[in-house]
Amino acid sequence: MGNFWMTVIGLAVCSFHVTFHGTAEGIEIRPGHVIPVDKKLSQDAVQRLFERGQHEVYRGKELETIGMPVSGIATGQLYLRGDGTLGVWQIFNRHVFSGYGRDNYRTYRPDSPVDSGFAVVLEKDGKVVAKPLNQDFGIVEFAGEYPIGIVRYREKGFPVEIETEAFSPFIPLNAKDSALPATLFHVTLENTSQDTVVVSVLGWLENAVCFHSAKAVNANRRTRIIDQKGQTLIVHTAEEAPQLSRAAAPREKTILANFEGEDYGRWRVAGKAFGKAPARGTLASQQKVSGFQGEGLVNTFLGGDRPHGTLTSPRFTINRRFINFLIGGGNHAGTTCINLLIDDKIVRTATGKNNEKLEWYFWNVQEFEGKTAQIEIVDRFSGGWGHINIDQIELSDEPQKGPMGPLDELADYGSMVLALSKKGTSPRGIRKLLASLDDRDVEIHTQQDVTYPVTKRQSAVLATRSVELAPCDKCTFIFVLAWFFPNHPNGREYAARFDSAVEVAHYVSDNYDRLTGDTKNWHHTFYEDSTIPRWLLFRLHSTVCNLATGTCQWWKNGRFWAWEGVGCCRGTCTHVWNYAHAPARLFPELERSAREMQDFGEGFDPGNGLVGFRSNRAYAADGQCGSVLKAYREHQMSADNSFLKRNWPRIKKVLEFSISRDGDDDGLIEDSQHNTYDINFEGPNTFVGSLYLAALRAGEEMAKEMGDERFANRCRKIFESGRHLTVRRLWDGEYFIQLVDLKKHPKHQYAKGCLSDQLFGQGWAHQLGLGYIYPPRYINGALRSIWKYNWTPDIGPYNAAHEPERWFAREGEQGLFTCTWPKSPYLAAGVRYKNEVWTGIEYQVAGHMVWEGMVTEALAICHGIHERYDPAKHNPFNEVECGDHYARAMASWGVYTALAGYEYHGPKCHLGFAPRLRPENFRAAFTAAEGWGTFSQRRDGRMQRERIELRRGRLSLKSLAFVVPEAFWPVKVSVTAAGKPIESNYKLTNGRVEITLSKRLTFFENQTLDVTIERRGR
Ligand SMILES: [Ca+2]
Ligand SMILES: [Ca+2]
Ligand SMILES: [Ca+2]
Repeated sequence: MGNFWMTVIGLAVCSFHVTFHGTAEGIEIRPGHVIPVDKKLSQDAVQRLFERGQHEVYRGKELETIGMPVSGIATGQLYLRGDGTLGVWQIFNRHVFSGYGRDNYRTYRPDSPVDSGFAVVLEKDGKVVAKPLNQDFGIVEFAGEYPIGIVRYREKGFPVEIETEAFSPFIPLNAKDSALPATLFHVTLENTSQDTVVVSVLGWLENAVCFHSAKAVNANRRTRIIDQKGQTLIVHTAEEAPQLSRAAAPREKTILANFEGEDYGRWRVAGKAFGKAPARGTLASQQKVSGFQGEGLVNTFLGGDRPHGTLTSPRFTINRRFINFLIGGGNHAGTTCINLLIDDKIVRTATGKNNEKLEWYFWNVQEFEGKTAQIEIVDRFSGGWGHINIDQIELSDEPQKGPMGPLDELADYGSMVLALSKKGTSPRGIRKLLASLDDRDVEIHTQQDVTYPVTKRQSAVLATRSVELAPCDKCTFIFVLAWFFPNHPNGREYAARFDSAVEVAHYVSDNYDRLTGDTKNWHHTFYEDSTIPRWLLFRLHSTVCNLATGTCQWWKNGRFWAWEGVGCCRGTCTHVWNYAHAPARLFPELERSAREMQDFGEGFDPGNGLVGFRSNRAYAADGQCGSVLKAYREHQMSADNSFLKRNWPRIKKVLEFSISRDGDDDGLIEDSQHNTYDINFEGPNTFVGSLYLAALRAGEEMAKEMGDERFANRCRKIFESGRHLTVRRLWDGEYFIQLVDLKKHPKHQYAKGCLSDQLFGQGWAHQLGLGYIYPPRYINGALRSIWKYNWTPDIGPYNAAHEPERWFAREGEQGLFTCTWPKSPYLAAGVRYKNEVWTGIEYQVAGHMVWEGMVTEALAICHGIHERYDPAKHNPFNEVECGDHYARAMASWGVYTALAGYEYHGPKCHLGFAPRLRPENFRAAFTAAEGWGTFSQRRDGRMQRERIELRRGRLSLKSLAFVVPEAFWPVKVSVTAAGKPIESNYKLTNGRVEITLSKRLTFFENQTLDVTIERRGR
């Protein structure tokens, strides 16, 4: 142990000196550059970065921000909140853009719009107490690490401690079983008292089918509680409301307003938008208004969109089941709308659809029959479509055929299930328990088959049988929540496998051992079988949850598609996804579908090889190069070369498009380069340039594999020229700059600035085993400059001097700015987003630093993110940018693979590791094309031992590579597989030992490959 600490501290201190005192002597930093060279990292702080540490446990105020996704990949967004309750509930095919900067980088508790929960039930001395598992329990602790959430409850005097474990199956390389619209709950009760106790658990769930449309459909919700396959299930559905029977024949409808009069009658007018009387059709400079009845209507385009106003009806009694009306005009919730008010509270609202044509709409108001109400028409918007059109408001027992369409085609039509893995108790037993639950907003019932109006909120409950627990005894109850909402515009992959939430729940139960076992196996392999600091593992794996949020979709046709962040910026944007390595390493099948169905499919222009960066026909220079790099990565993550063979002609064409933008084959792209900063860079620069050179190298390698020597040579030639010219023209002595004429291009350039992304392509090249694209000393120097000039222990002073467009960090927090100008005047009109901090770029830079041995700096950058996303301030599972759960954050996996120095080429059966963190005793999980497992390396004395242990699937190997310390001359390399010696030979180049096995070996679960490398001497 003592020896080990010496090593860690030694490494850290060494790195310190080089960083802070070893560079840039004699180079002047501009006085206004308020980023300190001294990063204020104490030796203690550095030591803490490297400590393995403890499992994080959060409590108290920290619980409020936490929301860990517990839905399956691309099945919606459902949070396990810090107190173990469920939140967000965006499983109904609608994802709301969460805004950016100040909007989503704020401290808040995720909402919980659907009623659900669990309660522990204690029977004692003939009395029954049910205690809900939520924040009101005595002491609540959250100990989740994605993908498994854990919440613990205990209270003084309460004889039972409870632990809830919640997760959706998550199994690397098994995308389908990781994309189930289901969540598993293990509720474990432990008797911590001296007496025997009798306990059980209640679970309840609201019927939220038609969650969004409930107020505008004529339907009923139906709930059944059934016993099936030895389980008890709550099954929630919805159905068309039956036609009224003769006995309840529809009453005659009454017209509340038709706006045919000379004025608004008893309606009260305020403001200018409504004028003194109803409009007569289309107003001046308005597009044609149609769809209204008679001559008159409400039309607030009076004097254009600018005026505001309200029109309020007299009070009336709701005496029919529906309110029908015609609506058109602006689609601005709350500002161009019609509202129904009861007791001055808005109970229904509707807006237009940015269309002048009026269409029927209706509100289901059965629950309000007999109440007094008012209707209010509102125009509080002055921008485009800042007006509203309304006509023919009627009270009726029959809904007018609305714009919503048939019930079973609605986006939020489907089913929901809460299942108990065993048979529950009788309804009578539950009723007794319910009596002891606190007051509730949502009515809760135990009826076995009940139908009620869709507008009514109602939960159903089930209870486990009672169990007698002796002191220290434990028992676990298993619940499965499942949902099925197939009516996504592009369909849902899960709907191709299942027909209902009941089927999903049964699938989970039928495969319970495997799904649970594999998920826990991965969690254990990643978090427990590792020497990597626990906080870092938490951070790097947390962003993977973005796959299980509204950001990602998996369509019925098999295509993986994504926003940039939840609800915003469509089209699996090539340049944003340039950073995200996690999905490709964990679920390569998903990324291959994005390549084949988007980059080389819908987004591909066969005429010239352009990859439209949002699956359109628009060019982004960084995204175009990235499409080549991703193709090579997806090939490397394949078991054979069929992916490359199928796509090579198109991959080559994509690269040729970039070469055509280079223009003269000199390896520099000089023209206008649209990119991920939503601007265009002009002239040569290493942001796009390094991606281009890395793409040329990837192209060269793929061409060789395909036997296309000519193209391979062409790529190499352009690459060599570009590499040479870049160093000659763009190196400023400390970092790479952009060659641009600021007189010609005054806006959006960085010129002599220090761009954090300036070596993006080099980081990629390391990820793909492509080696150096610029000479190492320039790479090293530039990375150190990025650390020195762009990373700050407190973003406050710099952002006080230079306000960012959007805020993703606050005063007092650490961060890496996207771009600064340490040695030339600050460019106020320079690169967009220059004063912002993006976690995706931070991970990109940190990952690259790890490859170059700057481990301390890399860990400091990652820890800066970890502190910003401390649950005292922000949800640690939601790194935001433009929208929540931003895809770029999945760059974190690039840090993870770098720490292991992971290199892999599936079709070549090659696997290698060169741990950068504590190489004398390193262990970490890895993934390959068809299997995953754990890798470890130990150095002691004359021996270096490598072990690859497969945990799941299979792995074929023909060659291996490891790194030995300096002055370590191997004399003997031995390989054993599953305990048997394997013939091999090796060669040593610059400390790298490359081993070739005499034949290809295939390993299966729990088989082990051992390599010992023995050095000369004693
Ligand atoms: Ca009318
Ligand atoms: Ca207006
Ligand atoms: Ca050129």
